[in-house]
Amino acid sequence: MISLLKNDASLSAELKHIAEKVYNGTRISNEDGEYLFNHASLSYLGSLANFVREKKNGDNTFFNRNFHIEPTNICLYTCSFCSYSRLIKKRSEGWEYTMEDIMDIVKSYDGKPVTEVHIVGGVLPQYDVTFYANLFKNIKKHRPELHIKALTPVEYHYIFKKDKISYEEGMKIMKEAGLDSMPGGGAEIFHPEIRDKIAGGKCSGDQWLRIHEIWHEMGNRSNATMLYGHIESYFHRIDHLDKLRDLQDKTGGFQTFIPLKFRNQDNQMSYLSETTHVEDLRNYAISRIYLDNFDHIKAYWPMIGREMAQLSLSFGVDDIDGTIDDTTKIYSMAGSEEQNPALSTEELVTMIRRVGRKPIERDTLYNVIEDYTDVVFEDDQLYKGYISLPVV
Ligand code: V47
Ligand code: SF4
Repeated sequence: MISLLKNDASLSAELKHIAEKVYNGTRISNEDGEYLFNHASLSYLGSLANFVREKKNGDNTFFNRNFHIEPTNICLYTCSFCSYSRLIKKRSEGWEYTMEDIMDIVKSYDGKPVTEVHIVGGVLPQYDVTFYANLFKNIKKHRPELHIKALTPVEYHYIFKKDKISYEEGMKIMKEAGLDSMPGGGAEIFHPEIRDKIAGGKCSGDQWLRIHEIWHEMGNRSNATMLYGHIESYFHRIDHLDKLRDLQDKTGGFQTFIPLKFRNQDNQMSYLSETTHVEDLRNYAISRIYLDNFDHIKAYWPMIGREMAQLSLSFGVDDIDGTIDDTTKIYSMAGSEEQNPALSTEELVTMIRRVGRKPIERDTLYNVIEDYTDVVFEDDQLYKGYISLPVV
């Protein structure tokens, strides 16, 4: 496949040169990245991205056992892509969990083999530094080994500003309270030309990056996302990836990059059509090729759908997130085909296996919990629905 690409007479000199760089392990430039978005075919991108994926992770494909808690869907902000939040003036239409409500959700997982709780939601004044610090402490007291992956710079910037404390002080308080890692949300598109239009008022791109930087400098890990397929251009996507690659060079603290496809149901940008599946796969592949210093690229199956998540494994992706257990509403409310996202370990393993990859259960920090490559399930026929390779 590699020599096929290098010698393909139909490829432009630029595409040949970029392929050469990727095979030699040389970083591609921003111009190369934009060139790929504008000119590269899906099959070309798939070959290169798969080369990088296999170099970094072989056939290993990661998942975890997790659940989400979304403390509220009322929000002070009015991001135009958000289908989930209800304005503060429509408060009665939403939910606002108390500490007790949230702890009841945590306790409902007692005895179940989950390893991570992912907490993220709307921004409201009662959810402040004290509330979240107490929440993290309460979770750790109840279940010390449960990994808390919680909140984004959007919440942190707001709550630290409200308490008049620095990012450094604030993140230290969160860490001491039990925060283990930060999810990748709130990144959207960093460039102010776009950010000001779709997510005005919340933390800027630079502030998002700075909070991750501080968190990394404290010795911790986090994820990064990019919300694509709305009003941004390829230039803005590359600018976003460039900022992430730069920060990763500095800190090495990012674990995985998660492209998030804009879903258009019930939000202020519903007039836009969604990207095609081809565009989604091209975007995964270019992300994999460009972000040479990220170990993992994740396809978040509740957002993209399980069959697309399977396909993405041939376009640079090596992680499909977790069991979820129908605990997140962000994507079902935005029109995802996954209206009640929940998959068992057996289903995740089978999805991965059916496209010829090795299913590995990981914890949040990518320590291997179990390699399912040779684990046999009693009723494999349950999972007929998924895309399948011929039996190998
Ligand atoms: O920041 C909101 C996005 C994000 C829509 O770190 C939308 O492991 C598309 O960041 N269409 C939150 N996207 C979710 C998130 C995440 C998800 C899974 C795993 C991880 C991780 C992080 O969801 C928001 C925003 O960018 N979002 N509305 C929408 N209509
Ligand atoms: Fe609020 Fe987040 Fe929705 Fe923006 S994306 S309106 S910050 S819940």
